[in-house]
Amino acid sequence: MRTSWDIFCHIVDNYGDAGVCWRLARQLAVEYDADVRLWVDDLTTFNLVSGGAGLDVSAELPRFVDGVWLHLWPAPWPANVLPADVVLETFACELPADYVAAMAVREFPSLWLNLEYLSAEEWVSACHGLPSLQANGLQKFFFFPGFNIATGGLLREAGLLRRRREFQRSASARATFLESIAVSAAPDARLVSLFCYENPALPIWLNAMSAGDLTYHILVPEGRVVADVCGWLGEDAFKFARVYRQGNVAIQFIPFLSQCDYDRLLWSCDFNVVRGEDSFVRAQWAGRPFLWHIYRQEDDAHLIKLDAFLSSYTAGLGVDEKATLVARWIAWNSGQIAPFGGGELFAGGVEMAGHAEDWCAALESQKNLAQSLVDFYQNWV
Ligand code: TRH
Repeated sequence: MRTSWDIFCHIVDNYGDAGVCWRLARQLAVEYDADVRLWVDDLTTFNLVSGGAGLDVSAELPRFVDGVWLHLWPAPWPANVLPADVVLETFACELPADYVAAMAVREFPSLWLNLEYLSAEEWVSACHGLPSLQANGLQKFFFFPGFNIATGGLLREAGLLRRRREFQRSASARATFLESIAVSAAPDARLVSLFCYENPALPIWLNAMSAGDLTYHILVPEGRVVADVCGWLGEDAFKFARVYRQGNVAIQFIPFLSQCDYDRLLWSCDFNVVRGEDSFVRAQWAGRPFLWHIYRQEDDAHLIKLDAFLSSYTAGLGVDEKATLVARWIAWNSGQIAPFGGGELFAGGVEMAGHAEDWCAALESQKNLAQSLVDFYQNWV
């Protein structure tokens, strides 16, 4: 018997909620033969992330896409839609009360999981998998993605790293991909992708890069940082096909890519600036040096998360590399000037590239998040 899954995705802002849920839903369906329904409450954002940007948001639903039944989250909940074997409430979204009531009266109650935000903080390992008794007698379990084996691990599709390494070994695969998105950088330029939030210090970083010794070709996907970059270029608006140049920096804006193509972009670049949760993980699977623009939280709670990740990530580095990387990441995330002059701001040295690959290989030995969820359900049953 196939296991049925309901994944609830409330899109708070940006693309991470949709991005994580879509990736996970597809993996469960394709690799674990699960019967998956994905309930989303914002089709415009979802269509963008799932590669259906051109789709009419009012197009008929449910729609069967890549093995997943995509539904618009209905309100009120229809009485004839019964809960699945496994119910995933993602990022603390609130399930419909009628749905929860129906979960409790199933002949065999649903497994109720709360898929939490990603964090490298130490307490996560201790809380992963803990139950919490609900008013209706059901248990809800906290499920934490994470960076060690005491957590649920990270989303990683089967064969992802093999495909990534093959791609990176093949100059022609990279060239063909870059050509397909109309990017042609000078051979000596460091290719950088810049997917981040607004940052008041960005112009200063760009100034230092444009006056430095190295040349950079920076690819900016459509999104929140575009205005800052346009401001630095002195442009009111941008054109996709055009390459803007200032000093040693060339800048190109690119359209929002499908998740698969975004992976290829990360694999193609020498350095990636990423943000939030999902692109942050994908940069780690890319095995290239990167910089994380963390999602800002009240009371600077994000800085604790940043620190926790940095402690793990830099554990294998020498004293100097560690100090430089930590200073750079903290400066970027506090909107400050980089604590050093021009030169290798983003590129990262050969050593950092080796470190990024070692870090990726260490994470690879962990169980992936979808597998952890499936195992959790099987143990629970
Ligand atoms: O968009 P994000 O900032 O998302 C989130 C949300 O804000 C969320 O509420 C918050 O909780 C979380 O951050 C921490 O960053 P993220 O997580 O990297 O999501 C971006 C998604 O968009 C990811 O799935 C990759 C995808 N993407 C593409 O598919 N194509 C693209 O061209 C780009 C730039 C991104």
